[in-house]
Amino acid sequence: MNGGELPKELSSDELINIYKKMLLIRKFEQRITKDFGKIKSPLVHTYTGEEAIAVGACMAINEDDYITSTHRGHGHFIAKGGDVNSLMAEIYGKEGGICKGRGGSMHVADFSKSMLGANGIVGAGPPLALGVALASKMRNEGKVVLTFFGDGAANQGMLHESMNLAAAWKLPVIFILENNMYGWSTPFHAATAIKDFSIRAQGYGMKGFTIDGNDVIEVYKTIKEAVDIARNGGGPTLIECKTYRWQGQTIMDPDKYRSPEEKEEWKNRCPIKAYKTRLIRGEIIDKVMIQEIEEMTLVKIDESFKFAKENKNPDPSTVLDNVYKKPIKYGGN
Ligand SMILES: Cc1ncc(C[n+]2csc(CCOP(=O)(O)OP(=O)(O)O)c2C)c(N)n1
Repeated sequence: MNGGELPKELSSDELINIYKKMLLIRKFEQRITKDFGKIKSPLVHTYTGEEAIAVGACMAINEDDYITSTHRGHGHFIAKGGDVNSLMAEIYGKEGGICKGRGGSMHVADFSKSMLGANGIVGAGPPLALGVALASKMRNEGKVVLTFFGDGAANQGMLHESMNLAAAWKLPVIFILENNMYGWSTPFHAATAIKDFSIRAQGYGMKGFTIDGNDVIEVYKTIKEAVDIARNGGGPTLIECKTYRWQGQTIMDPDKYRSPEEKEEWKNRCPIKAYKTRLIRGEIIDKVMIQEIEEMTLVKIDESFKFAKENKNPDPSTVLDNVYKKPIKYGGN
């Protein structure tokens, strides 16, 4: 629990990178909440508080391994190496956005980074991951797929169909359940009879773990183990990461269903603060470096915001571009 040894196989630069990425996600979400919040769009879901999962998980895979995301996808996008300028521009629906402003917050994807997309449909990522994993296996590519989903999605039928088939066909998929305790306003224990989702893994014939999703190193180590199994033909693993979303379901959610005490308790378990303490204790960073990283992160966020603001809106005449394989003219037949 957020205090053990730092992994020896990671260099100081890699360990610091983990910190930088988590901080970048946190600051990005704070900026989005402050500025995009003025537009009063309910379509933005922030990842604040859950940073350790995406960053720890993506640290455990290669650049060309794949991930599928959820409606809460900014963190996964940044953790997989996506560019924050084009992420910010996408959220603002601008031409310079990663999907040319067509997708918005819930549909960010960057195929060049093997980030196969956020997804507005709860639970739709795992079946996509299954297809990609099957392709990887049939082509003998040796690539694995991480598929992130929430506790709400965990009770969707297609998740179970995906886990069953992945295990039966020994596909290289890691099912990463981000249990942030709520599916919108429903506490997970009101919709699920078991305490730990990971025991379900046994029913499909795969390994299952429940871990502290706020401990970035525990996430990294557990996913690494699952990735090694998957790469060696051992099939999928289910990993439940317990965590908490600090903000409402969307940036417009008044969030009245959770007590201030509960929120405070989880904020005290901040994944970034805990990791920072470990890095200082391990003499990997010092106070001066922390200050520098903080400043550099804020500059990056400012730049991305400026980039998004100054970018132009997509030309309406291109609305059908990239929708059909063979382009058709808007208004044509
Ligand atoms: C199939 C489907 N059902 C319902 C919704 C509406 N919806 C959007 S987010 C959400 C809650 C999802 O909870 P969870 O899977 O735990 O993810 P979290 O938001 O906590 O990250 C719901 C019900 C949807 N987008 N898709």
